[in-house]
Amino acid sequence: MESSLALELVRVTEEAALQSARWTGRGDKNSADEAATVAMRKHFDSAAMDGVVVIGEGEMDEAPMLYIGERVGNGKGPKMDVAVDPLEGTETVANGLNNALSVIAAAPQGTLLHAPDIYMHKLAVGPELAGKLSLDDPIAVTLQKASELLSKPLSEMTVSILDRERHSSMIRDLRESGVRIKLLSHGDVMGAIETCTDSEVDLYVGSGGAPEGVLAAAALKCLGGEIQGRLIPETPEDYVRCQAMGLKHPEQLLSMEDMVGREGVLFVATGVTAGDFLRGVKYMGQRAETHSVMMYSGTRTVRYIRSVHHLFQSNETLAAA
Ligand code: VTB
Ligand code: MG
Ligand code: MG
Repeated sequence: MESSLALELVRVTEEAALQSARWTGRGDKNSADEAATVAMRKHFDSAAMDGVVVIGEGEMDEAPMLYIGERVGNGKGPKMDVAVDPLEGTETVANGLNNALSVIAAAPQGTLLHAPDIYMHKLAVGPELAGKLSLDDPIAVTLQKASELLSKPLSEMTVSILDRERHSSMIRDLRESGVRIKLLSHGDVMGAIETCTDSEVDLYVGSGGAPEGVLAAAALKCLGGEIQGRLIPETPEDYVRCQAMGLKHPEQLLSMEDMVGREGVLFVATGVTAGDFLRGVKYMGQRAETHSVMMYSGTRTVRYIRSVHHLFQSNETLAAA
């Protein structure tokens, strides 16, 4: 059941990627995002589930589709919480840079954290460090512990972090420690995932979007890694939003279980622009190729799917054929 639903969800991220990749490098992030969102929404209803969006494009009054609370799926399958980012890396696509993705995570209803669209401190690690570090520790302590656990000197470690002004003191601390740093222009879902791939990245640190934190938690649960988070409410309204979403203590340390629950979670993503983990959309005349990943935490199976799509017929025509 999980793999057939995951495959149906891959269809959805593939369509979002196929539409948004047309905007690569055109300097228009809103059109890229809209193309992804419209395509994702259009194809969701073929998925056999009774889903409700818990992380989406915004509140009902601010987003026309894939808003929080919107029902998705054909209503005929399991009741699921659904987290989406039709285009993770709008700016990335607009500027023709690497690592933009279309992403969906799904888990039994009531299990995904309804993270508001604010920042979250994050610490993500791969399987070797999972369960062994704490976001509560100062970064120097975390690095020292990681170095011992991985049995390699700090100078052989790589830490990734979003390249932002707000991280200047943390980046200084990282540089002083002697680790190598991978500065990300965007895309911290991929940044967190990279701690679990054969990339050189050992840790992902710093703050990024809270919704992206939950999406990353879904992926890392499937990959055997770990992410911890702490929301950063900045205004009184942020506190109210956190509480309205069920978080009594908005600044509590959030474990992976707090973010994605204890049950099986599905994560699917399709590459929009080229990346180290997933290739981007490649248009070839009447055809286009996409690269996706589908994972299920219950079995920890990770499947890579290379699809060739025919662009000359609509799906309706194909279904009738
Ligand atoms: C991250 C990253 C996103 O936003 O969450 C980041 O995953 C955080 O926001 O790709 P700032 O850009 O304000 O730092 C993105 O870069 C864009 O959604
Ligand atoms: Mg988005
Ligand atoms: Mg995003």
